[in-house]
Amino acid sequence: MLNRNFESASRDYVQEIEKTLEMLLPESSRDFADGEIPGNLCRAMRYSLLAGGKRIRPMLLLAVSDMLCGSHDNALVPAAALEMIHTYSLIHDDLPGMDNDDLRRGKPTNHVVFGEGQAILAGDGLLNYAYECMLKEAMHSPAALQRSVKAISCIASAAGVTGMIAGQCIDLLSEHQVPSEEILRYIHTHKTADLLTAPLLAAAALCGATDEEESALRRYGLCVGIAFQIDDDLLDVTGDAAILGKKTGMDAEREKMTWPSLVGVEAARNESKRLWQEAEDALSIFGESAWFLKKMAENLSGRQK
Ligand code: GRG
Repeated sequence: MLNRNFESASRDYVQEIEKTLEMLLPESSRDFADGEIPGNLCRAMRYSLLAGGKRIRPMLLLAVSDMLCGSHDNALVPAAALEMIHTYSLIHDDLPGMDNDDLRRGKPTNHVVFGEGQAILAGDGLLNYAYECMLKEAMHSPAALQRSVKAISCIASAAGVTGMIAGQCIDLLSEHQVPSEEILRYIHTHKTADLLTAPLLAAAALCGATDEEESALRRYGLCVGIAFQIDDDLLDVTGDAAILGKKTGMDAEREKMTWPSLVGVEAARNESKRLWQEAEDALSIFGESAWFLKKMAENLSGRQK
C-alpha cells in the first residue's frame, strides 16, 4: 500500500472488503436447491453482513499484511471471513436470549426482520461459512498451506471457547453482580480484544512474522481491544443513539458490569486514554511502516460510533 493518506487508504481497504464479501456471499434467489444456500438464509446472512459496519477487523488484517508482506493478496478471504464471524457474534448478541436488542448498525436487528429461528441460523451460517471460505482458499495454494492453517487457527482460538465465546459467557453471568476489576478485565480481554487481536496475529502468521513482531502486535491488539470496549461502555452512557445506530443506556438498564460502573466516567476516560497511548507505543519496533495502525488507533480513540 503506497497510499499514505489514512482516509483514502481506509476507503480503499473497505472497498476491497465489500467486494470480497459480495464475491463470497452473492445473492441466492432460489428457495432451496442442492449445493446452494437457501434464499431466505442467504438474505438473512447478507442483511447483517452488508449493513454497513466499520470493517475494523478486516482492515487490520489487510493493513498488517501490507506492513509485513508488502501486499495483502492472500489476506482478503481471511479478512472477509473475520467480518463474517464478527457479524455472527452481533446477530447472536442481539437475540432475545442474550441482549435482546432491536436496533443494530442503524437497522432493525436480524431477529426482528427474519424471526428468531432464522436469525440463529444466519449467525450459525456466517460462522460456519467463514471457515469454509478460509479453508477452501487455503487448499488452493498448497505452498502457503502451513501459514494459512496457522492464521485460521489464530482466528478460531480468538473467536472460540477460550476467546470471544468465553468472554460473552462471563459477561452474561456477570449481569446484576457487583463490579470487579478482575472479572471486567477478563470480559473485555476475551469478548472484545481477542477478536480485534485475531486479524493482527492472522496477518503475522500469513507473513511469517518474527516472535518479536508477533508479541508487539499482540500488545497493540490487547490495548486497542480493551480501550475500544471502555469507549463502547462510555458511549453507552454519554453517546448519541442516532450516531451510534443503537439504543444507549442499555448497560445500566441490564445492570451490566462496565468500566464506568466500576470506576466512574472520568476514571474510565483516563484509563482508555492511557491504553490508546500504550497501543501506539507497542508499535515502536515497526517504525514508520506502522503508520496505518497508529492512525487507526488515533482515529478509533475519538470515535462517536
Ligand atoms: C454471541 C459469542 C457471542 C459473542 C458476542 C460481539 C459481542 C460478543 C457482543 C456485542 C456487544 C459488544 C459490546 C461487543 C464488544 C465488541 C464490540 C464493541 C462490537 C462492536 O464492534 P464494532 O464497533 O461494530 O466494530 P461494527 O458494527 O462497526 O462492525
